[in-house]
Amino acid sequence: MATNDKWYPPSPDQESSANLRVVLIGKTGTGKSATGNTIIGDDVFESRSDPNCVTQDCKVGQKERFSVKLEVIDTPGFMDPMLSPENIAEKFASCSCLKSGVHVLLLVLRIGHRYNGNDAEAMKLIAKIIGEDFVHHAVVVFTGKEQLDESNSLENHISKLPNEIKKIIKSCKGGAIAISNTGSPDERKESARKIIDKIQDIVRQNGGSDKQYRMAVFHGIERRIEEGRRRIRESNTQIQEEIRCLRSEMDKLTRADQHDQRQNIERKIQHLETQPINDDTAQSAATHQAYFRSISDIIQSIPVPTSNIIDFGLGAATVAVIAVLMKVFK
Ligand SMILES: Nc1nc2c(ncn2[C@@H]2O[C@H](COP(=O)(O)OP(=O)(O)OP(=O)(O)O)[C@@H](O)[C@H]2O)c(=O)[nH]1
Ligand SMILES: [Mg+2]
Repeated sequence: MATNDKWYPPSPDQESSANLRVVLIGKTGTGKSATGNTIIGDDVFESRSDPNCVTQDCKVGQKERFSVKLEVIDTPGFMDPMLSPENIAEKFASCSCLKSGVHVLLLVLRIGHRYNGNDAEAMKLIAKIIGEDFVHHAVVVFTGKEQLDESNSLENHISKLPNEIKKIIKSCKGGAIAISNTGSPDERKESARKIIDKIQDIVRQNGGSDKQYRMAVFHGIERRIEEGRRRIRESNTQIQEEIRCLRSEMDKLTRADQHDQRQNIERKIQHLETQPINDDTAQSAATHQAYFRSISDIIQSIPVPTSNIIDFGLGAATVAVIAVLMKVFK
């Protein structure tokens, strides 16, 4: 029985009060946003027929349905011509709701879709950005269930799919379900119940709501941030050591004819003293730099140029600090 059918947006400053966090993933146009709306029971995600991707950024909706508090995260589609792998990785990595992990991933596929090499690429990209282990927390949700009938059951439909897709379905903890996002309100309510039952089933199988899945894109970032901090600490220590040596050298130059040499060393010390970066700035710069590096690593792309840094919405001051760090890291 539904207890509270009102949709409410999450407060950006508050820790999520939802018990279960689920994310919709899949190729563009498969019906991710429509499925999110079906789960929430309201049109909170933009969903329409469009040759280009409709959902451009991750969006979050919260709802208590059938006595289950849910946080539903809609994401941009993989393999859209308008979104490069770098863009997609960036969009996932910058979604703070995904950072602490998700309970269940809904991999949305479409009944009637003709599979080709592009689908295999999409799956590879998902494995890179989300991580191969996502299947332990996933269920495949086929949209377009109205196209199935007695002569064409879901099992029958799956049996005709390419082997790679069949393999993924088989390894998903929740297997596959079919729903329709276009039925009557009662039918959509039934679809929502079916998905939510499946979500609860996966959470139970995984040992309860304490167990969440952290996407690969975040693993890389953390490792890089730690590495960045270590290198900053090391380079600060080196600079301090260099200053100490120069001071002791300068103390030995006491004669009047050594005045020029002393001035030279003083200038060097002054220059070095501007080099150490205070911890806060270093950490924030390391975080940002690690973020760019991880994304490039994960998708094995070229290093992110400075102009992209500005595109990511960072301020000029941060860009300047990153430039300093680039020198330190050289
Ligand atoms: N017939 C039918 N159409 C559906 C179903 N689910 C979604 N659609 C339609 O499919 C089209 C695309 O749906 P979206 O929800 O925007 O798909 P999406 O995966 O979010 O797309 P992007 O945001 O572009 O990645 C829309 O016209 C939906 O109405 C379904 O179960 N049956
Ligand atoms: Mg969408």
